[in-house]
Amino acid sequence: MLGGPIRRCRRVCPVIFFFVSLFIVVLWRRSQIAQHDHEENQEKHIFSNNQEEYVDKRGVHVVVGRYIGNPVNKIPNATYDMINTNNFKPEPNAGKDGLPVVIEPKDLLKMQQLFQINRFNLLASDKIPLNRTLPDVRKKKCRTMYTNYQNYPKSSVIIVFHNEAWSTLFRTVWSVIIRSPKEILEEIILVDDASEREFLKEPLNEYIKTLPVSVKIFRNHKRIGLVAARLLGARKAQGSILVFLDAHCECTTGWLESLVGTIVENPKTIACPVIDIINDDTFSYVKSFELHWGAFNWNLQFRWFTLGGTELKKRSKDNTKPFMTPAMAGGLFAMDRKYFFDLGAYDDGMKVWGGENLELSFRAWQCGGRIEIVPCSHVGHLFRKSSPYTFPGGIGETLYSNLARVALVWMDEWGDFYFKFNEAARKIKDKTDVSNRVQIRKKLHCKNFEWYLNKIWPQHFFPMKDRFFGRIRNVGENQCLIKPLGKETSNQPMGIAKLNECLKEDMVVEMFVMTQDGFIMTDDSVCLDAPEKEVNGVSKVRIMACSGFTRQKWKYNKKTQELIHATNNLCMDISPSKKYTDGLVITECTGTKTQKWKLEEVPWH
Ligand code: UD2
Ligand code: MN
Repeated sequence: MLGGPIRRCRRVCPVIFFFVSLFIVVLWRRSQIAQHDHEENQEKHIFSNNQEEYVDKRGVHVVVGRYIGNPVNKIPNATYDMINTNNFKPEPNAGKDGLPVVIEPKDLLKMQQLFQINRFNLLASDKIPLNRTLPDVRKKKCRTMYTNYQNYPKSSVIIVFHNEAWSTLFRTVWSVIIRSPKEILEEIILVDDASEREFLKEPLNEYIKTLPVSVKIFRNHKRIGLVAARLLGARKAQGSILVFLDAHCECTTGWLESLVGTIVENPKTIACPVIDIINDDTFSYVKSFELHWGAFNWNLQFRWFTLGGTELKKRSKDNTKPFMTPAMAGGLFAMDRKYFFDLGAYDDGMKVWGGENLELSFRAWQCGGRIEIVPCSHVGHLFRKSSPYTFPGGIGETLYSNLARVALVWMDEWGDFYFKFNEAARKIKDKTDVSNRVQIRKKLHCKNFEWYLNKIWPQHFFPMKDRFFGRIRNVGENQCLIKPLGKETSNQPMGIAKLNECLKEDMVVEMFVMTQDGFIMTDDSVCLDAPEKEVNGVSKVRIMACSGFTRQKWKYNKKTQELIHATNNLCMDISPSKKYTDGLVITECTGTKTQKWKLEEVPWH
């Protein structure tokens, strides 16, 4: 009876199959091309706005770690309706297991329009179910750890938000609900920092009543910024552990037990998860490197660095063990509630965004606590390339006033160093009253910043009393060493070490540190580096991520003024082309003038 259809299918089906496949491939290609165009647009948009420095309306010189981008020209602005409507329309399999969401070519313009609202792919987010599945990205061994969590204290998870999208906010909430053992989840506290969206008002109040755990909402009708919002949440919390999350996170299996378990071991620990990446274009969940730890650069911008050398060896014995970090990213951490308040909670003089992560990091370390990253805890965070919201008072004014507070209270002479090279912060400095925070530092008998740098971040690249700090001038050319302005990605070579006209003013690009161990380093942990083995011909000197390896060690001979590579005993010189713009090399020491260097001290405090 089936003979007929089967015979027909033998002839027809391969043809149909061929055309269907072709159609799928064409569709896929088109969406790829569109995606690529979209990325290019994004790229342009980033590029045109990626001003690290500018002078604001008041004439304040501003250096920003972030920027507020303008919409790309070609794309029409999102309409009021688009901004104010919750378009959450889940498709059962979208984003399943943390996989990327593919947008159909016909929706690409709409996608770009919606992208501007939150600076992430809202259309994609709105397709993904709130309880999507995610891979268990932990090390296998983690599954057998923290299993006696029933005895742990309970947590209040605090999520503050300002104009967050419905789907990202409640995917955060649901990921907490479905991936936290209910025995240790006291409640979820939402704090609305003066959001304007209609759907975040009454509809939210109604929705949270339907959730299977206690979810509370507290609202500020005037914008108070994330610090004050978190403080409000912390004061309302009933659980004995506070857990803070941004409003666009997704927690994975085991995230909470391991954080709380770490605090149970030592209640003075601030426990941070490994922060994985939720892609802002596709919403795919990307496991990030477990060996990252946090610190900051001379501008007090938070930076990730990689565990290396001896630290790594120590750790390789047990890579599930929490490890210390000098600073935390800020958004995702757990802490004993009582300790949070004993330690001085947050600096409520900080506005809107920025700086609070370093403030808490310094305070914790200097006042007897610690910060650890817990490899068994993985939480995804949606990283954006720009900030979607307004900064009342101006982005520069806000950020720099927060950082000025950090520098004034915690950094001692290194505060002077920060102000020396940051005009914007310097201008605000005298208007900044931090007396109540200085009081806390006294009351808690906190250690000084020198101790912090030496003991907590020994690899740091800040100036110290026992180090050289200043310009490195080539005697023959009368030119100075500069830090190349190349694009730096972690571990990527920064480029060839070069000379430049010595600037009259003290500028960061010409400032170097030379440690007693012989490392010549500058901001963002980059070091002068030359090949270990002698190469026939020329060995170029590069500026690369500091590694602590001997190929980055140098000796300075005060008498001969030579800079000698520690392993090769060769002298630093300009290139054999004799054009100083061709970069530097190490070569046979001959005593010529271009092999002479002046280390010119620059006062920094
Ligand atoms: C990072 C942190 C963030 C915070 C910030 C420095 C991570 C992953 N994120 O930037 O938590 O420490 O550095 O301040 O570590 N918000 C308000 N009111 C405001 C502004 C922001 O409630 O006026 C909320 C916002 O909705 C979000 C949270 O604060 O839930 C953090 O803001 P963000 O996501 O823009 O910060 P992010 O991740 O760029
Ligand atoms: Mn965030």
